[in-house]
Amino acid sequence: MADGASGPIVDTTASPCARLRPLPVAAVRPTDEFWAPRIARNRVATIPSQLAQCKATGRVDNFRRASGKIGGEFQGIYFNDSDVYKWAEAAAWSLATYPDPALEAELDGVVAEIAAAQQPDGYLNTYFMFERAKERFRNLKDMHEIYCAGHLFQAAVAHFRATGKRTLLDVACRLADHLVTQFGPDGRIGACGHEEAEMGLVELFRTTRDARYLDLARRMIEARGQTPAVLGRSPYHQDHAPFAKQRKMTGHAVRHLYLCCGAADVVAETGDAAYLAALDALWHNFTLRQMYITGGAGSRHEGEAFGDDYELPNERAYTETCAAIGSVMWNWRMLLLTGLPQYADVLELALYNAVLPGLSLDGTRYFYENPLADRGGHRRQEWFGCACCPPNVARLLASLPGYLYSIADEGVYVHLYASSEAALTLPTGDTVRLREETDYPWNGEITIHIDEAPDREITLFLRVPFWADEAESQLFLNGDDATNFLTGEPGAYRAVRRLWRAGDIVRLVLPMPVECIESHPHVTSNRGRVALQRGPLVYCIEQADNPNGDAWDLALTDDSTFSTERLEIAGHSVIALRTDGLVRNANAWADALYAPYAPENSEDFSPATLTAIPYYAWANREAGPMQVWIPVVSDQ
Ligand code: FUB
Ligand code: ZN
Repeated sequence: MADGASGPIVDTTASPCARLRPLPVAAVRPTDEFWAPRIARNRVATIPSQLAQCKATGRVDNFRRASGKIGGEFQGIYFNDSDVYKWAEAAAWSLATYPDPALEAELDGVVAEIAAAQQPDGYLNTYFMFERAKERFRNLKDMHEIYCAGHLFQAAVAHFRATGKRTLLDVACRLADHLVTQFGPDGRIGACGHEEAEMGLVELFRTTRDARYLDLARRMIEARGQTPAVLGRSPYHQDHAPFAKQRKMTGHAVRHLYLCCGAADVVAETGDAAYLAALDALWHNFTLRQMYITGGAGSRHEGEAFGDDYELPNERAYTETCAAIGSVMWNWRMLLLTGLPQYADVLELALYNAVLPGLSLDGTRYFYENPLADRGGHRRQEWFGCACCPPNVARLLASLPGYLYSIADEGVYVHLYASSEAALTLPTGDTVRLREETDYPWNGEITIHIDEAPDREITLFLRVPFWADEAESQLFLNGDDATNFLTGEPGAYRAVRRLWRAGDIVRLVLPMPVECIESHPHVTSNRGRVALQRGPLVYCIEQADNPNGDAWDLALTDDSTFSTERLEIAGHSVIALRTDGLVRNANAWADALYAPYAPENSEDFSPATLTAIPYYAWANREAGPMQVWIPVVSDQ
């Protein structure tokens, strides 16, 4: 196991207003059958294939062109630099947990190309070179220059925290210094049409303690919604109102979610109450009006945007993989800020059900959009011209160990359950070592072995997720019932405070019945339908498991009961749900599109077994219809 010398993703260790401190990514080693193989596949399949794509598509050569090593034209989309930076961040986090000399050498090579492309004044963007140099910072709204810089900042911080090397960090600081001259107190008011740099700058501040970077992040957030308008007053760019006055998730989804990440980072450093109030209102608007049951965000194809409240179509769901990652990042920051479990709940929901579907089970193909119903035409691709999603997934998976636990003065928080080993140093300097064993997300039994604990009382904070039935959940300490700790508000962290001894064993039992979930009646596409959820996983029915008829003709009855069984999907074991359901009689509608209304009932259907699989696993076999929201037919 790595010695925990690396840094964390999002370092609130010294943030005066954050409740929790994250752990170094290397301090936690997943040993489970769910995440550990995915993280390993990320290292051996996803990250190498993405570098090959970045090389084959000219993304790396753009840096070589900028440094004068090769000639030719800039290749691809003007923000292609960001894909190389995201790849570098993924590679860096992967090195934090798995030393890999070959990957480290590849990363060093890419870092050298990036460094060589930097201009003497610190400027770095390979699109705005040579004949385009005169266009630098002329079109902040559209051209993603500062967005690319933000991804460089995040990559550089990850590289430094994971390897201790300053090579990329020095490049990032020179570029950040250049941005300070342009947009700092002695420059002009400006911000990028695509947020990202705000959170990168705060992390750069946390790494260097250079307060100009934090100030610049705040200035860029403040630039929105000002008069005269910096970004055309457009809601698409979140320029319709000052951030502190924003109350509704609006416009391009990834942008708004990244803006919230940056604002949460600023709150952690400054305690800004107006930003916090905006974040709270935006989070409630998102989770109560605009979030898919999967945790997915951004329902509109047009503008890759949030829609109106309750506008959550299924076949036309956009739910970009990057937006789900933005939600994970935002909720992680809110969790660190507050220690409140609702943020871990949404993070977990999005992680399993909105980020994971973005990646094929073999780790080599990607979804950009994630519809919740499909006729079989939507398939994952090896890469995209606009390839924002693939390296975003890679960097998240590479850093995933860092999301499992946090620490606070009182003790240890357990956020995401997974078999793992963790070596923690509390803010007091005390060491805690623990081992977790669980078959989560398939089973809600979690055993935590305390292998080392300080000689004073500390608290173990356990998350009882929102889906867990409070009355049925149980806690055991060294075999004795300690369920009285599980009282209080549903979905809260349960605090177990005591003088722990090496050898102590905590067992948390979270029953995982299948839940049929309905949605608010204003979500018109889900009327008369339910979605199936078991534990943190949302399910779907896919044609490959349902030979009884078109998967869109399958229905549940209102007294459906479910059994579970293991199923192999493309070599991956999942728990599937089975139930006696119905299939619409083939001749029920013939060729008609419309017909006089007659209440639908079970006579229009025949009995059929339904099999549902975790939504993240769909589209890994032969193509066919799929749906998450399943009609319910009354037996009356
Ligand atoms: O514009 C950069 C990225 O590409 C966005 O975040 C995605 O939505 C895609 O448009
Ligand atoms: Zn994307």
